[in-house]
Amino acid sequence: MALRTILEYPDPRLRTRAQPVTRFDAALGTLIDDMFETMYGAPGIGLAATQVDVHQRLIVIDISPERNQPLTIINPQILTREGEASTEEGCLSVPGIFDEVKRAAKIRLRAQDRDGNLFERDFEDILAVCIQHEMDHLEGKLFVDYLSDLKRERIRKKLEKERKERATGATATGAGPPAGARRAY
Ligand code: GNR
Ligand code: NI
Repeated sequence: MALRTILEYPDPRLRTRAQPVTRFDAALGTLIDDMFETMYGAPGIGLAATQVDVHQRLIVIDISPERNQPLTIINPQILTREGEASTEEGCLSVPGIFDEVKRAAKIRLRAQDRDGNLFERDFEDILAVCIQHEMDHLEGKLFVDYLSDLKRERIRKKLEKERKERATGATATGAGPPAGARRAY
């Protein structure tokens, strides 16, 4: 098992559209195991292969507090959507940013499991939201795309600044605007 590096916005690789999984082999099993390890380590409740720079239609999810309900979803298709729910979302590829996104409250999903077996299942609440968030990743879409251009630009600048500071070992102390003039993003 191995941890994989999670790509961060605005990395252009996050905009790649993923291709269907066609080989349900040992390499796929290793990728799935690595994705769970990476998701649990982060920690997060879901992870799309896109986020670890693998552009295949594969998602792992575990919303349980005990971290013992792993769900592997491959080649997912939403068959039906019902209702609307607004949730404060976050994303491991957009660290430290949280905002409300509206999505379907319930979905019926057709997908394959890690052995390639087809299944259909209904999901609701946070699980439905998480699946829609992950399926967006497979299309190269991020939750910040639902926010205003102004908010998204602020988020991009904040994350680019943080990335630069990490790279140079610089900190935010001293220079920059006084604390009161700083925005959350
Ligand atoms: O860990 C995560 N939490 C979360 C919270 C609300 C809505 C969606 C998510 S998914 C996110 C992990 C992630 O970035 N998956 O792509
Ligand atoms: Ni995400």
